Formats: sequence, structure tokens, C-alpha cells
Amino acid sequence: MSRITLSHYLIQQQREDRICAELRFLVEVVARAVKAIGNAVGKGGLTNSLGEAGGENVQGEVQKKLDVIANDILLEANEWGGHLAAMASEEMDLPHQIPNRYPKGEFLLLFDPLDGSSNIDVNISVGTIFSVLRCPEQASATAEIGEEAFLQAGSQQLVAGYAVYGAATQLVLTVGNGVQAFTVDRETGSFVLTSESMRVPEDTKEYAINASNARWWEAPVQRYIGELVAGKSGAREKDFNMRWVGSMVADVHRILTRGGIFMYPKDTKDPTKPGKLRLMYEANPMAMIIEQAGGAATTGYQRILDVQPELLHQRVPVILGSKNEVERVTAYHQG
Ligand code: FDP
Repeated sequence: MSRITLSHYLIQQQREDRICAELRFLVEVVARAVKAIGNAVGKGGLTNSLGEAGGENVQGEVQKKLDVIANDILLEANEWGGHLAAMASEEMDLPHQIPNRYPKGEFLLLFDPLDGSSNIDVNISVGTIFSVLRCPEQASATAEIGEEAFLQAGSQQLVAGYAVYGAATQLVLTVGNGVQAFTVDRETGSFVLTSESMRVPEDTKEYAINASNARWWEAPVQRYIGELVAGKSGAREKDFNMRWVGSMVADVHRILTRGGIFMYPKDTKDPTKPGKLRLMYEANPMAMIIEQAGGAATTGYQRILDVQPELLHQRVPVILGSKNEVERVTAYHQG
């Protein structure tokens, strides 16, 4: 059987004019970085990298040592290649500037270096999520790239992807031409294409939500989840099953593979936070991947990819996955 590696796939995409040489290089560099992060995660307790690093990130959350390591790996891998104008990360308050000693490129890279980090210490799958935007021309002419350059709707993303560090390390990628998954072959170290043109089934019997927040959900979500829980005896006349890993990457990966609906909806738990997940480097890349695979992604009120960002680290409600279920719960929000 002939195996298609990530490099082979990207060269094909370049030949078909779906990506330029710089974007191909960018994805290759991110792929190398996620392999290094996967190796660090895979060492588990063998190195002294589990536990807390002693700081807090911009969201006021405790940083785990591996969060910091993963962030550094992505920054170092990407800053010298000449393909980026700047980077932004969940772990950094402000955009990371490309050092003067390196050339600057025309793209912006955003990432959540280690998503699901509360799962690191217990050996449950975590991941990396990333998104690529074009740097607006007026911004690239200035010495410092500010937050405003990044504030583009998700529909402007050129590339979106995530890596999941589970039993295998996989990279799931879209360059706007469907969704492909690559798996690290531990013998050769290469990412090999293992799922082509992935599709999220339109219907599902599986849902994922942190039900401990139920008392703070808005009425449309209460109604929708109430119906799923009622199963055959309720309005849906069908039983549903629940799965919640608690790592967005792992939950979304399951949904991409076999269908389902993932929800981190708006709630009233903390009125200053309209949702838990971050728009720019969690919701947007996942929404692009899910849409490219035939699924849907909304905030309940609008398509995630249409949300005009106001802040680099802004939070947003997320409802994504099997199209018919996402459309149903979104319709419940309309009235
Ligand atoms: P974590 O805080 O562990 O990094 O991105 C945040 C995230 O994980 C998601 O991966 C996950 O879906 C969600 O938060 C889990 O949050 P709860 O613990 O509030 O359920």
C-alpha cells in the first residue's frame, strides 16, 4: 500500500494552487512542533514536566509546566522561518513579535499550545489547536504587529488544524479543501495520511456537555438537553448517549470521527464571560474543521465563523458537530 505523508499531501495541495509555498512550509513547521509536543506529553511522569509552572496565563488560569513547554516549542519552531508576521497564543497576553534578526512573512499564527491541560496529570488525551490568518497589509508595514491585526472573523482563516496526543498522535488539518487526518508513524517519525475527506454524520445519538453547569444554562439549552435526557420517552422519541472527555480536542476529534454534538454554551455562571472557550484559537479553527467536514458550528445565535472578534482572548459560546442537531439547538435560540 502506498503511503501519503503530510509533505506529499501538502505538495499536492500546492500543485493544485490551494496553498502557496510559504503556507506549505508553515504547516510543515507546525507539524514538526506538534511532534515535539507529542513526545513531551508522551513522556508523562518520566520527566519533571507534569504539574504546575507557578504562574497564571492571561485568562487567570494556572499554567501547567507542559503548557509553557508547548508554547515555547511552537514559538521557537516558527519564529525563524520567514513565513510569519507575528504569533498569538492562549498563554501570552500580547502578540509575539518576530525577532529583528529574522525576516518577516505575511501570515499570522494563532494557537492554544496545550488544550485540555487539566487532563495532563491524569494521562488523558490533550491537544494543540492552531489557526492561520493573513496579516493585513497596513499591519505588516509597521514594526510591531498589534492585537488588531489578528481581529479577523474565522471565515478569513487560511488553514486550521489540531493535534491530538492520545494513544496515537494525530494531526487533523484543513487548508479549505476538506479535512484530512495524519497519524505519526512511530517507526519512521512521519505523519501519514490515515483519514481522507472526513465527514461528520449529519445525525447523531451522542452529545457532549458539562452538565454540572446545567443550572446556569439559558432556556434554549435547558430545553434541548432536557429533550435528549428524556430520550424515547420525550419529544425526540429517541435515546441519546453522553460522552465528555473534558479536552475539547478529544471531544471534537470523536465528533469528527463518528458524529455527535459538542456544547460549551453561554451561561450565567460568570456574567463577565459569555462562554468558556476562546474564539480566536479554539472555536474558530474547530468551527472551520467541522464545517469543512460537513458539520455546523454556531454560538446558538450566529455562525461562529461570522463572529467579528473584538479582543484577541475573547470567549465565545460553542455548539458544534452533527449538522441536524446543531441546527435544531440553534433554532431553539431563535425563539
Ligand atoms: P482546559 O480548561 O482543561 O484547558 O480550553 C479549555 C478546556 O479545557 C477545554 O479543552 C474543555 O472542553 C473545557 O475547557 C473543559 O472545561 P470544564 O472543566 O469547565 O468542563
